[in-house]
Amino acid sequence: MTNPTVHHVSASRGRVRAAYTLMCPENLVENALPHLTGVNAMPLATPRSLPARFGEYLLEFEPGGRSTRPLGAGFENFLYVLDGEAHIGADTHTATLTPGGFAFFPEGVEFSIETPGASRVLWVKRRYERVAGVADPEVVIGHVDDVTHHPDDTIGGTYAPLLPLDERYDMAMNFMRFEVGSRFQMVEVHHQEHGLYMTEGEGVYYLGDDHVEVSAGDFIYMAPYCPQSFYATGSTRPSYLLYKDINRDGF
Ligand code: UGY
Ligand code: MN
Repeated sequence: MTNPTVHHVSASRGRVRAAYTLMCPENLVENALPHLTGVNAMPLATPRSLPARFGEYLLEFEPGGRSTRPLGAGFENFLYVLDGEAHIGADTHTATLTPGGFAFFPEGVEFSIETPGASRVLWVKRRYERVAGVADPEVVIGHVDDVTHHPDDTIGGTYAPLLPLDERYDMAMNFMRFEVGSRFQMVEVHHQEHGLYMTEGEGVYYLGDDHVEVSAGDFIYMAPYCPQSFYATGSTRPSYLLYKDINRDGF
């Protein structure tokens, strides 16, 4: 006698804990946002994933998907193209971003986006924390292959800040790449929070009291003070794009 094929639906790598959330591609649910047409806009982190103070979305564009009016009012906004091609415009800036291309728009600079073909884009937004005596940040447009990748022994790989790290900026977007078989040399515990999107490869993430297997397409929200370290597994170099709040103390 043969068993019929059964698809169990109560087991998943996705999980929600006090100090972190793991969302895997199979966990994501279609979602719409205003002024985006032909776009599946899936939240990965929002202030609903307490205590997150930023939003991160995976935007899946159909061919011709686009914004129908300028987006991002009241926030600073960061876009990173995972695949396909995206035309963006803001103020006097226009650019066509290919995979690895990114754009940052400070608060007050709204943006439009359109993709000729199917495309996937990460969108990070947060309220800017202005500080008296500190100038506002500026628009940044670039590509991950054109920025400096700094060796970092404490993580066993390289980190590449996509945005300037000076005090005008209250958010960092760092591209981190790891050697095969490497691991962090410490367990980090810090007051900043993270939004981590795995772009390539696989590994084991230590988060609080848990070890979780992660791979390309996974997203981890890490709350402030979440203990964290990473072991690279698999036969290719893993990498991830990491949001981190910087240069402010969170009061
Ligand atoms: O910069 C960082 O906090 C980074 N090393 N953390 C991480 O990758 N989990
Ligand atoms: Mn960290």
